[in-house]
Amino acid sequence: MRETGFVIPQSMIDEQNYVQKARLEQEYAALGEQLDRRGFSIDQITAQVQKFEVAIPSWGVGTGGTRFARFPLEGEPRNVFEKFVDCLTIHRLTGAAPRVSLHIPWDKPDDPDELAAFAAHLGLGFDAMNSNTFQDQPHQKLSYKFGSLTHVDRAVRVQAVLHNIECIEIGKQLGSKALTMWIGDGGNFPGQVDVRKSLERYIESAHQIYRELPSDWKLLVEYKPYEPAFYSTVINDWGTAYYVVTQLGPHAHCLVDLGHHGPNVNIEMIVARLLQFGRLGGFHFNDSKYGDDDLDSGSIRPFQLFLVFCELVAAESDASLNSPRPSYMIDQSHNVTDPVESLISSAEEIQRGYAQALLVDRKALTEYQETNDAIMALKTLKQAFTTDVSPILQRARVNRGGTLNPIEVYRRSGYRRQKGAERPAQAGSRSGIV
Ligand code: PSV
Ligand code: MN
Repeated sequence: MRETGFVIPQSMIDEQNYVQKARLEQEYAALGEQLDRRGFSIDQITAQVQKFEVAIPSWGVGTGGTRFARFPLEGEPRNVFEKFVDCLTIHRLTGAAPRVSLHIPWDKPDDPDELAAFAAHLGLGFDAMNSNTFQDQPHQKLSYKFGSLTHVDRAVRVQAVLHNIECIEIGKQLGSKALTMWIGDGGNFPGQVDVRKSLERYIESAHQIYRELPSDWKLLVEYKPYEPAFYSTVINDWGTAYYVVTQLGPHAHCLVDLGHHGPNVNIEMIVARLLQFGRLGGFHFNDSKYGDDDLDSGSIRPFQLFLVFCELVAAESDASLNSPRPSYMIDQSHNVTDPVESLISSAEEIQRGYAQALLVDRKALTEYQETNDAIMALKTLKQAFTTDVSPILQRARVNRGGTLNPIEVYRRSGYRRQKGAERPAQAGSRSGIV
């Protein structure tokens, strides 16, 4: 079994929890009283938050970059095993991230059984597999410069289909249950691509992949309006993704990446629509100001995150809906922060949005909606959104073996410095999105 190197000792976690125990108890009790008056049991909300889990992207623990530059950090993971150790750190401190979403071939294991055993040893599992036909890899026969699953040349499409099938095969060995397909195919100039034919080719290719999908798997189709193609993208929006999944079959679902929308698009409505149609399969959480900025979840538009969760929570208790439980994953690029800290903080902000959404007085909201009382409907949402749910998040974390204040413990442990010593930079190593 591979060595993990330094891991944050349990004693540090316990010590912090012990020192801050009395403060948490006071704050938890005060919030509990407030929520009680509003008709909520704080323990019930905590129990729900405790069950909430979000997957860490294997590519997120390395420092990201832009097309201009990347500024590497000391102690970055140099291979998939080291990435799992960083993911373990995030999970140990938050108690909320027990699965990793792998990108192939960035994190293709030479021996999937060895990686599966290592992950099991760490107590981690595998979330969705992500295929990559948006880049050429060394020794790849045919280029994806002009597309992959939708390429005009059938041979390129076959190569891209086979890559996706390989991702399923690796995923089966690891214990994953989903494949996420995101392609960069599209055109940079008007006229470059036949918009209708390229979608037809996508559906034909996706059918071939779908046929190989195990019956207990989901195929997640991720859409994005632009980049790398700057004029037209084949799977550009939720409508197109929805059409595709209905063509494929019941195990195909749409994946919403929060950054993959034009400015000011009402994403919570897209979420509601996909839930209503039973086709919301997964999420990539992140935040953005301008486009696909891949910033930390909840850092720019926490209210939007809350509104998205309001739709998810409303759907959870609607028996008439036939939607699968979405797979929650983070998809971020950490360019100026320590990725482990960004991911810890994002997991917390995502849980915060969920906890706030659980505090919406649904009965009151319905009444205000049915009497056209716009101001009171908004105030009902705002009351939940402005509730400081930190004591709930802290209690949920401690109950799951994590810490009250994960970033504080992380910094105090000297983890990054330790990894700097253990993982001297390798020439040409390039983790993270560039
Ligand atoms: C594309 O922008 C994306 O959101 C897809 O999910 C990719 O798999 C990921 O980012 C990494 O490039
Ligand atoms: Mn994504």
